[in-house]
Amino acid sequence: MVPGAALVEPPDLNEATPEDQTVELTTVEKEVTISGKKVLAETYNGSLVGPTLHVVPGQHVTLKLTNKLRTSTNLHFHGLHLSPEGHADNIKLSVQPGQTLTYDLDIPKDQPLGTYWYHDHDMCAKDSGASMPGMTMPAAPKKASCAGTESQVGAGLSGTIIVGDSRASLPSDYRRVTAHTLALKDAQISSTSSIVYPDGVLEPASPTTRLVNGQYRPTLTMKAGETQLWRLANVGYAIDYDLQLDGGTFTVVNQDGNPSATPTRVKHLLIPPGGRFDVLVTAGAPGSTWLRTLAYSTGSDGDDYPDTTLMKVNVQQGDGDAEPAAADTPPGAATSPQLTGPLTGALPDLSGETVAQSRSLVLSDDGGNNFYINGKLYDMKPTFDKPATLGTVEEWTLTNTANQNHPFHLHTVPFQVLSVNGVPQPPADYRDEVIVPHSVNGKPGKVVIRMRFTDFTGQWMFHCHITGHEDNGMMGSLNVVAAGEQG
Ligand SMILES: [Cu+2]
Repeated sequence: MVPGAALVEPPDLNEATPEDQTVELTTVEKEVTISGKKVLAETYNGSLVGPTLHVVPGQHVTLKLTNKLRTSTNLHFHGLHLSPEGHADNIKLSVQPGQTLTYDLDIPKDQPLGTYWYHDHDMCAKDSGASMPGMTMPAAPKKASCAGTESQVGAGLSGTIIVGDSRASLPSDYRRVTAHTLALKDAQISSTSSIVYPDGVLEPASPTTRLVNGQYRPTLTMKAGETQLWRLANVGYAIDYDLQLDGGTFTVVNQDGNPSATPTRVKHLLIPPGGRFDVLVTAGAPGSTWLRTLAYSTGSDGDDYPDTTLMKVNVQQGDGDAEPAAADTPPGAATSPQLTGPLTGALPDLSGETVAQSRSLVLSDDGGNNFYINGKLYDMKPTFDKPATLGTVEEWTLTNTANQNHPFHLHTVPFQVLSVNGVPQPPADYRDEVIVPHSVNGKPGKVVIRMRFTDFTGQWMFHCHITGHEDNGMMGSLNVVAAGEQG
C-alpha cells in the first residue's frame, strides 16, 4: 500500500446474519506490504488487520482457531459479555502450534450494538490447556515457546468485531449513513524486515509506522455535506491515539461498544490501546483535510508520541442537497451533528445504586519492567480473597502511583466511570477501558468506576492494556460467585 491509495475496509470474516454460524481464523506468518515495504507479520487469515467478525445478539458462533505459528496463541473477545470459563472468553486456554481449538460463543441477546475487537491473550501459563475438550492436535504436539501478548498483538494478531449495527441506536436521520471501520495499529519494522519490539517493550525513540486498516496514509472520500459513521478501533498493542480531524469535530455516539447516554461533540479523541469510538462526521465544503494523531505524552516514565497524519479526507462536490459549509470552516473540514441522548440501548446510570462492596486497586511499577496491582505481580491467583456476587453492584477505586498512564481494562462487563482525578464524568459513561492518569508531584492518579455483576461465575480478568505491562505483571482476577456461595 502506498500513501494516498483509497481507503480499503479490513476484509470481512463473515456476513452479519441472525442465524448461528461457523467461522474460521488461522494464525499464520505472512509477508505483508507496509508502505511499499515487504515485512513479515503474524496474521489472522493472512491479513495484517484481522478480518472483521460480524455477530448479532442472541446468535451462537462456532469459531475454529487454527494455530500455524511457531508459538502458542489464543483469543480474547474484548468487550463481549461472554463466560470467562469453558470454550468462551477463557484466556487460560492456549492453542499450541498445529492445534485447532473450537470456541463456542453465545452472543447475549442484550449485547450492546457497537465495535469490539479480538486479539491474542495467551498468558504463557504452565498448563497449556492441551487436554481441554474440543482441542484437536497432531499425534505428538510440539512443545512450543510462548511469545506473550505484546509481541503477538504487536506483530499483527488483532482484528475488529462488529456487533449488529450501531447505526440502529441513532436518530432515524442517521440510520442509513455510510459506515467505515477504521482499525488503528502501528508497526515497528526491523532491519530484517520483521515487525519487532526492541527489548520486548515499546521504545519511544524507535520509529513506528501508524496505519489505518493496515494502510499508510490512505485517502477516504466523502461528498460535501455527507455524514458518515466511523468505527474507530485502536487495535494496537501499546500506543495511544489522540485523534483530530483538522478543522473539524467528531460526535461520539458509542464508546467501547456502548451507545452513548450523552452524545458529545469533541475536537479530539484520546483512544487508549484497546479503546473504540463510533463517531459521526459531516464533510464540509469540497477540499481536503487530515485525520491525525496529536503529539501525546503518557508521563515522564512513559512514552512521547509525535504528531502524525493518518488518513487524508477528500471532500468532493455533493449532489446539490448538502448544507453549505459555515463561513468559518476551511474547505474539506468536517463538522459533526449535535445529538441529544440517551441513544437507544444506552445502559442505565449506576451512580444511585447500592454498592455491595468497594475495592481498591493500586497500579504501580518499579520504574523498570515490573508492573504491579496491589503490590503483586500476576500469579494466576485471585487478587482479592473476597469474591464478587452476581446481582450486585461494586465500586472500585483505581489508583496509579506510577509516573506513566495505565489504561485499565476489565473483561466480561463494561463499567461506568464516575470520576477521573475527582472530576465527575457524564452520567452512564460506560467503557471497558479507562486511562488511569499518572501521578503528578507524588499525587497518584485516581479513577472511580462501578460495575454490575449480571451473570457468569468464574474468574474475571482485569489488567493494564499496554500489553507489555500486562505481560510483566499488571494483571489480576476476581472470583465471581452466585448469591449464597462463598467462592
Ligand atoms: Cu500499564
